[in-house]
Amino acid sequence: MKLVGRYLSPFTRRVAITLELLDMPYENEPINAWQNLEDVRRANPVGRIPALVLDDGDVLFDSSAIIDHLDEMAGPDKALTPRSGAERRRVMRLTVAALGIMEKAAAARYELVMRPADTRHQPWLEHNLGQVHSGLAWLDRQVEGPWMTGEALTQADVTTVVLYDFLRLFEESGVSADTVPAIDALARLAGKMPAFSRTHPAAQ
Ligand SMILES: N[C@@H](CCC(=O)N[C@@H](CS)C(=O)NCC(=O)O)C(=O)O
Repeated sequence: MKLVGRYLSPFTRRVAITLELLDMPYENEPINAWQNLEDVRRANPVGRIPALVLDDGDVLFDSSAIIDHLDEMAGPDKALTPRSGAERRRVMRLTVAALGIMEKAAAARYELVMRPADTRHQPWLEHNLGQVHSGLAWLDRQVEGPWMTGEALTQADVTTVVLYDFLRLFEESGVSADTVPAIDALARLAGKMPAFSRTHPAAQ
């Protein structure tokens, strides 16, 4: 399989970590949706990363749809999101919360990096960062320890740690270890695993 997208994109990195945790071989094409738009569009007509090219040539896009397919391939015992019931609802709720915060963080970052400084709309930037902080504070309170839902690592941990690592690199977000101590502990634990360390944006 080929994963299209660089790991600075948290959406791409959550797919990469999932592939690694599920022991699925893949190669990475570390391209950027801004600088390599035509290449990205060949894989995803919307021109966004990630896209996953399967061994039979079929292409999947949108990180959640890709991850759902990988879980299905892995089977119910290995899947990172439980297949049914209360456990599934719990993991899904935490995962989509982290994903929603990721979208708000991306919106805030775009306001800073895509616009000429004199056209930035400060209220919109603050609105998005406010959502990042309120969502993250809630997520921090959900951590049971050592992982989000207790003893087993799930997709909620993958997505939360990827989000946190992204926010730490995005200094203007104002997110630090002090603001979310439980998530910081989670990220430290995850950072010891090759799936997380090998895909860290700083390592690419
Ligand atoms: N919902 C999508 C979001 C993907 C996304 O926003 N990717 C960004 C990179 S972090 C991108 O390709 N942005 C370029 C653009 O939207 O034009 C997913 O989960 O895969």
